[in-house]
Formats: sequence, C-alpha cells, structure tokens
Amino acid sequence: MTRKINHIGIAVKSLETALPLYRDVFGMTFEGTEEVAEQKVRVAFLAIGESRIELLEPTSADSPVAKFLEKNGEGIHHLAYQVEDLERALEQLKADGVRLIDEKPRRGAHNSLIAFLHPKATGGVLTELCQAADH
Ligand code: CMX
Repeated sequence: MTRKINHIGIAVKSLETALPLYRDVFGMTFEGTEEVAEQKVRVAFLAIGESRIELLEPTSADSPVAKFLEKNGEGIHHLAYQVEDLERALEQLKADGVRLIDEKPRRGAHNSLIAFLHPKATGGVLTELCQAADH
C-alpha cells in the first residue's frame, strides 16, 4: 500500500523555538511554514532525504495538537505514509477491519489529501496516510 514515509509529525509549543535545532544544528532543508486552518495548526516542513519532519504548533487552545501537548508534552505526534490513491487505501483498510478516524480524505498541508487511522488500531501510533496534491 505504501513505500515511503512522507513525514514524521512532531508537536511543539512554538515553531520559532523548535526550528533552529532542525534547520541550523541538524542542517535539514527548511521548506517553509503553512497554516492548516481546518486542523488548527501551523506547520513547518524540513526535508530529510526523501521524507520530511513536520513541526506542528497549535493555533488555538482547542486544537488537537494543543490537547496532545497538554496530555503528553512535546514529542512525536504522528507518522505519515504516502499512498498513490488515498480513497482506495481507505477502502482497503476498512475492508481489512482497521478502525479509521477519517473515512474520507480531507485537505492537509501543501493541499495534499490526508486521513488519520485510529491510534487504537495501530498500536498507539497515530498514523496518517497522505496523497500528494500532484497525484
Ligand atoms: N498519538 C497517540 N494517541 C493519540 C494521539 C497521538 N498523537 N492523539 C490522540 N490520541 C489518542 C487519545 O489519547 C485518545 O485516546 P483515549 O481514547 O485512550 O483517551 C484517542 O486517541 C482519541 O483522541 P481524541 O483527541 O479524544 O479524539 P479526536 O477524534 O478528537 O481526535 C485525532 C483524534 C488523533 C485525529 C486528533 O487528536 C489529531 O491529532 N488530529 C491530527 C491533527 C494534525 O496533526 N493535523 C496536522 C495535519 C497536517 C498534515 O500532516 O498535512
């Protein structure tokens, strides 16, 4: 179904505070920031090989990432696997009995299509599937 990790999401309190470690110390290529209003987050992408680190900062107190920070503090939030056809991947997972959070794709960063699987179905690892906008 997937052959590539698109990105690893890391929840942070502040992009400005977190960025220098990834960009200046680790030397990853900073690709810019973007607000994903529907998800109530501001994200920064840093390229590492064919994948990315996605830093996630909540934009409001009721953002899912704000809830995550409250409960766990800063840290790894989700893994995102890239798929060619997200609708098809979701149908396949449903048929395989995997519990989904999103039954239908929604818009993520870079205008990609994304869907989350329920962490209870994936051993506690919040898993996102994403389909690039140009697919
Ligand atoms: N890792 C592991 N478990 C998690 C989790 C995470 N990051 N976030 C939530 N959970 C757990 C919760 O602890 C909860 O467990 P319990 O039922 O045992 O309490 C369960 O999952 C449900 O969580 P919830 O917050 O109560 O449920 P919601 O349906 O409101 O939200 C979720 C679920 C995971 C989709 C949401 O919290 C979330 O994180 N959404 C993603 C936001 C995001 O990253 N957006 C950026 C996308 C941008 C892009 O990549 O393009």
